[in-house]
Amino acid sequence: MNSKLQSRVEKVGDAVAAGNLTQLEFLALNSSLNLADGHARQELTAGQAKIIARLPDLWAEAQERTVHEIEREAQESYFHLLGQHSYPGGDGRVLSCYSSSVAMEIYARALATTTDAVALVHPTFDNIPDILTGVGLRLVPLEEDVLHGGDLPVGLLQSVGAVFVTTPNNPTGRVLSEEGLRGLAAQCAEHGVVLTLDTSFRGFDTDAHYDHYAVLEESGCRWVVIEDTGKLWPTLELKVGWLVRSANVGLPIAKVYSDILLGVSPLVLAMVRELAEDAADAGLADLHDYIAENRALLRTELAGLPDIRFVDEDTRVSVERVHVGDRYAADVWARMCEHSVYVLPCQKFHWARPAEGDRLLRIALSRSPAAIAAAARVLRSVLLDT
Ligand code: EGV
Repeated sequence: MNSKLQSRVEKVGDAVAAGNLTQLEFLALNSSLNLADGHARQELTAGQAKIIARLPDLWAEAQERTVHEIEREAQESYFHLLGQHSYPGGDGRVLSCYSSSVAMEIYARALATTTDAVALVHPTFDNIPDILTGVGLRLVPLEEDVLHGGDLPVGLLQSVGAVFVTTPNNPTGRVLSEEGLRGLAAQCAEHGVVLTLDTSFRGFDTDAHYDHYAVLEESGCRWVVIEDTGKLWPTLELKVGWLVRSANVGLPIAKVYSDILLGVSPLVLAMVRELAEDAADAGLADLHDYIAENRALLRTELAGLPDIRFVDEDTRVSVERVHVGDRYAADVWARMCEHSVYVLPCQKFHWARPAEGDRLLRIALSRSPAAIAAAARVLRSVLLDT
């Protein structure tokens, strides 16, 4: 590398290192080629568009009926859609939040009253470590291979008050299997550790549709699950994050929730109910096909490029990681920005060891195929030139 290029790469690297992933996502918000954030931005399907056209009716319904009824219906539709039949809706253990990050912040504050350390999956989206450290918790990395490789080391479990797992993981798409969850829950029960799951990407992968709540409840462990409607449907940031907990969790979650929220809009809850019903009538399978087609399109557009690899071969989540060979992903990212095409360099997902993400980009797939194709063409030309 010549020295001018070297210094440019270093500058870009420093700029990327200074911010967090969401700050890089902000840069993309007003671009037509925003493939940065994991929110859904594709067009509404015909079925979804019909629901949106009925928003005035849902508004009227939300004014007339009790919030409690609509909330119960939204939860019922959403949790059953994704196979979570044993969710504890009946006894008020599901709290509705504006987003999964708000749910996580509430949980983190409650958790910090009883422990000072959490084992957190590595890598994962960086706002999770940031929220947890923001309330004063110390983080211990839990490598994905260790998580999926059988029992966790006892020393690790003894050193923390909670284990936090994103499943399917963001950005890798790795899913904790039913046997994996059962084993982990048994270990957490034995050590009194709060097993915490962030299942925001659950909707995309049927391998994550086994009944997690049945496994968790049977284990007797203390557990918390954060669910998210926000990744599935292109609803302009109207969404719900659900904060779900075991009866024995022993944390002031309801109190902290009350410090922050009275509740989410019943209009949004009614909309979520309708979208979940539409998804149950085939919309979810259509979404899976749509993401798979976008992934295939991206892989085809980039095929044949020297040193380019798709590292998560079997992933089904709505993001795709690309290994850019010897290039620095931050440099590729910066060059794409010059063409107003936005993706994410992956260092910050590797919150404990950022260098492990130096050669990886994450590309969002919940976009129109035209956007994927256009961005892929720019990426292709940048890669050929870097
Ligand atoms: C993803 C945005 C927050 C986050 C995006 C995300 N950042 N909430 N601070 O929702 O994968 O792009 O999860």
